[in-house]
Amino acid sequence: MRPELWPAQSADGPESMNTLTFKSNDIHCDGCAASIVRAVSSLSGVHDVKVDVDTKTISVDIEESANPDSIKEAIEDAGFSVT
Ligand SMILES: [Cu+2]
Repeated sequence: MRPELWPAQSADGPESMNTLTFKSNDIHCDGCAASIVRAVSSLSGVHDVKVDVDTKTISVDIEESANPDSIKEAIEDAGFSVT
């Protein structure tokens, strides 16, 4: 019964969003990047996942309610150690 919340949230709510950055030396190619995106993007509270193969960096945009530890675990479960 609060339809006005939806457009307000997607328009601009920077204060409700965090960006996590992880580094993994196990990232070597686009296949690695795709594995990580697949593993992380399905987690609740995750809005966007970017993997830079050159810098071996993973950037995850999450809602404040999302658990950073669960995201780290998902990356590690996919076979990538996080530093
Ligand atoms: Cu690879």
